[in-house]
Amino acid sequence: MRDLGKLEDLPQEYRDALTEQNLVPLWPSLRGVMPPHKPSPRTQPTVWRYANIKPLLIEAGELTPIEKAERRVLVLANPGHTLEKMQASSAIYLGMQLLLPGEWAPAHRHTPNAIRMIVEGEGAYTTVEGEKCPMSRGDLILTPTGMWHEHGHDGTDPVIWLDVLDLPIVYYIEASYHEESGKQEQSKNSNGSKYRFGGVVPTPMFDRSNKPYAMYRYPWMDVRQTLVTMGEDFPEMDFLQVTYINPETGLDAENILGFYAMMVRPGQQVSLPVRSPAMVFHMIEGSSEITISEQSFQLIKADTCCAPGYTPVQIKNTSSTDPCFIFIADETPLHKKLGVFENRTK
Ligand code: 1HN
Repeated sequence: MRDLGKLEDLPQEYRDALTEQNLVPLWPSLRGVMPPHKPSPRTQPTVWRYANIKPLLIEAGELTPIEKAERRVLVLANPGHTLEKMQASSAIYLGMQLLLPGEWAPAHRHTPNAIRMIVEGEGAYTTVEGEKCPMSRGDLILTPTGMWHEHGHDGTDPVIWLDVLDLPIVYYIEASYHEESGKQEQSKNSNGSKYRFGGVVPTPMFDRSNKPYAMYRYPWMDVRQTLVTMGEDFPEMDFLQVTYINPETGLDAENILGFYAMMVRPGQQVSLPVRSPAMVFHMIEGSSEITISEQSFQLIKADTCCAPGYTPVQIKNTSSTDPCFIFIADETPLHKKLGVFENRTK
């Protein structure tokens, strides 16, 4: 590869003249923005342990009333991007949110797409576009771009969930903003989650109005059962994963990030294909060892880690008796839409 000239090779006077005109020489930075053969990601393999997050989040509940926070969240920030950037990867934001009994997080909508993966507690709910979505451990609730949402809690114990947003990429393209509103009216009719199973969806004439999202809540019990049944039906298959989709279109549940659930059998190890998008892993149930390049993390229930793109990942279930279940978020829909998606598995 050709050695290119450095900034210091240029006379200071010339550099100053360029700066004065808002001009920059490309060649000193060319290899940086386009390294050979493979990107140099800022995203570092990083783990966030629930046992460390939870006490600090509960303390946030004592230090900051919900009225002063609106969303009481501790952001899971990747040090490779610097903590202030609040990024897990270039496109993924992660946060752990706490809602205490009786609290209300007011309605708003925004351009970034969000999902919540419920980690702990019962009795809370998110109202999305008027549809009340109860929160239970492992449930996935969508609040896609432009959809009104608010959180309430009628239960007795703290509820904690993982927020996953495409905020970093939407912010980067200068398209991130929000709007506020009062309480939403809860509609009598649901958007349809309860009509969309068993291989049927309401016939377009009656219901496929102009709603872009067919389903806001994906109950964990249904997804878990699907994985268990797949495992039983395909004993020779070691890659047991489902994709969260919009059941009306068959496409990814949201536009920018992809969401999946995986089951790994007791004692088993799976190697993921090496692909361009970064990934996030959250243990719904059980324990695993996740190896990202040369780094291994031991994860137990409710722990979260992330892997940069273009990186080999192995997942081993560390229990010899119980399956483990992992929620995965990645940047695949974004990469595919941009035409930069790659699978480099040999
Ligand atoms: C947001 O709207 C929520 O609604 C949580 O719970 C986290 C982080 C950044 C921007 C918007 C929520 C968020 C967020």
